Amino acid sequence: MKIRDDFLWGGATAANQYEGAYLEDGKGLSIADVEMGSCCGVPREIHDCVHEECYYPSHEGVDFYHHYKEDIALFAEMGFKCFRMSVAWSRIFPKGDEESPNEKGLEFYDKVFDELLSYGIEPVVTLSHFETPLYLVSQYGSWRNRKLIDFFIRYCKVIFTRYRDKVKYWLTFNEINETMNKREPYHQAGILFKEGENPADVKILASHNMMVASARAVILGHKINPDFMIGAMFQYPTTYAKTCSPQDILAQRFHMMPNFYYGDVMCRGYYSNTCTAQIRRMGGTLHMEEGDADTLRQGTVDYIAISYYFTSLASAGDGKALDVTRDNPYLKRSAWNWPIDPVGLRIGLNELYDRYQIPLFVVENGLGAVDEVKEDGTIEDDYRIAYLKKHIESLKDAIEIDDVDVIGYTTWGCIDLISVGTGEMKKRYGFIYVDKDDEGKGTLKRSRKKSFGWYKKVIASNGQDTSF
Ligand code: BGP
Repeated sequence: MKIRDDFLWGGATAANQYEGAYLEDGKGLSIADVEMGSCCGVPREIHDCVHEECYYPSHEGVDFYHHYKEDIALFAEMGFKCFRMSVAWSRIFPKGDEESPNEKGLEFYDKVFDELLSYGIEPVVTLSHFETPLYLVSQYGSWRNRKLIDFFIRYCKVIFTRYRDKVKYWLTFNEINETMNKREPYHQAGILFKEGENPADVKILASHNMMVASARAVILGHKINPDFMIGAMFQYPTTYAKTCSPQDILAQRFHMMPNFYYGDVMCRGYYSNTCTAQIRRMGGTLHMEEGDADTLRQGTVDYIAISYYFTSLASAGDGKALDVTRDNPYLKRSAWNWPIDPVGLRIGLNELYDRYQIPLFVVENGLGAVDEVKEDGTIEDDYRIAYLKKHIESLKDAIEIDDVDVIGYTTWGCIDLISVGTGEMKKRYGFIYVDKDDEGKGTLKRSRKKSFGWYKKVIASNGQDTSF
C-alpha cells in the first residue's frame, strides 16, 4: 500500500501542557492545575487546591493562549497538514456541572480553529486530555461517579455543535488504557484511591463509565455531523516476552490484556473474553447498567489513535506477579531512560490493525531530550532527527510493506511544552524551542531548531525524503 496522498502529517499538544492562562476568561481549575512541577524521576505532588507558594507548570504552560497566531504560523511554515490539540474542558465548563458553557472559552477555540483553517491545517481535537475539571473530582469523586457521563456528554454536545463544520477528527479520552496500567490513575481518570477502596473495582468502574461516555459521544457526534471521525486513543506499549519460555510468552499476553480491554470494548463494542478474563485476574467486578451494552455496541470508534514511545519486556517472574521491565539489552535509551525502538512501532501497528481492522493514527511519538542553545542561538538537535527518521521509516514499512492503514502521524510536543510525567520544561520534544526553564523563568520566545527544517522536508515529500 502507498502512503496516502492526504496523509495527516503534523504535531501534537495538550491544553494543560501548552495553553497556560489557567484562570483567564473564566476557566476553572482542572486536575492538572494542582500538580506541582518536579524533577527527573520524582513523581509530581498532587494537591487538592492551589497553594500560593507552590509552582504549578500548567498555569502558564508555554502560553499558547496568547501566542496561538505565532505558533500556528510556524506550524504552517513546516507544512503541517494537521494539528492535534485538546480543548480544556474546564475552559468550557469551569466546574463541569454547569447547565450552560462559558462563552469566552468557546471564543478562544473559535479563534484557534479559524487560524488553523486559514492555513489549511486540519484540527485533530482531544476532548479530554488529562483535564477533568477539579470540581468534578472533589464534589463527585471523578469517573467513579456515573454522573460524569452526563456532564461529559453535555460538554461534547456544545463542542460538537459549535465546531461541526470546523473540526472533523476527534478523540475522546487521551490514553484511556492508562486507567488500568497506572497504580493510581490520576491523569487519566482523576482518581486517587480512598482508604478501604478496592482499586480493581474502582478502575473497572471508572473505565466503564469513561467507555460508556466515549460511546455516547461517538453516537452523538455522528448525529451532529455524520462525517465526523471519532477515535479512541491508547498508549500502545508493544511488549516482548523476555525469553522464549512459554511462561514468558503467556506473561507477554497477560501484560497486553489491560490494553486490549479498552480496544475490545471501544472498537468491537463489547466486553470480550479478554476483558472478562482481565476482570477476574484483577479480582474485581463489573456492573453494567441497563442500556450500557447497546450503547457500547452502537458507539464503536471510527479509528484508533496511539501514542508510542517505547517497548517493554514481560516475564513470568516468580509465578506470582508479572515481571515487566524496559531493560532490553538490544535497545539504546533516551536521557529519561525510555528504550528507543522504532521497530516496535511497526510491530504495534500490525498488532492493532490485525485485531481491529480500522484505520490507525499515530498521534504521539517523539524524543524527550535536553537541548543546548548555542551562542549564536542555533539548536542542533540531530539526536531528535535521528529518532524521528527511524520511527517514520518504520511507520512507512508498516504501511508500504505490511499494508496497515495508517491515516496520519503527529509528533508529540511539536513545540516545547511541559512534560506530563515530571512537569519539567527541560524534557523537550519540539521542532520549536521555547525559552522557559524548570522554574518557570524565561521570555517564552520561540525559535526554530535544526529539526524544524528537516520535518518540513519530510512533510513536503509526503514522507519520502527523511535524509538529514
Ligand atoms: C503521553 C501523554 C502526553 C505527553 C507524553 C510524553 O503519555 O499523552 O501528554 O506528555 O506522554 O510524556 P512526558 O511528558 O512525561 O515526557
